[in-house]
Amino acid sequence: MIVLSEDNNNDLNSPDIGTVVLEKDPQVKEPPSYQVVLINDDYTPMEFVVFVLQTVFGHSHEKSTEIMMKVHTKGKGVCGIFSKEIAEMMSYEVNTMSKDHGHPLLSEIEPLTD
Ligand code: TYC
Repeated sequence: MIVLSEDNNNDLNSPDIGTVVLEKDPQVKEPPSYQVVLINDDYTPMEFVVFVLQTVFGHSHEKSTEIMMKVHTKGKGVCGIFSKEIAEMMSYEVNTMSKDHGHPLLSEIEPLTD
């Protein structure tokens, strides 16, 4: 933190304007990241999952197929990592798109601890 004192009343014991006071440990932290995770189900067609990954996350067809197959075989898979607000938007987009097309495909977001 930088403090510029405005107490310029010629008191020799108080800092003048322009004095920089640096804290020992400036707690400058990156905002936490969130991953959007896709959940497997038995009904959503594989092609639709690939389509969603391409459309919402901008992944290539190859990468989308890789993520979809990971979800299909392992149960879950990461679609991307974002700020909390963007991750919420992406997850909402996936879940709404699935519902609109009559599929049970679901995503959720998970905080990443560093
Ligand atoms: N398991 C689905 C099937 O066999 C495909 C699928 C993959 C569904 C990933 C959801 O997040 C998912 N048709």
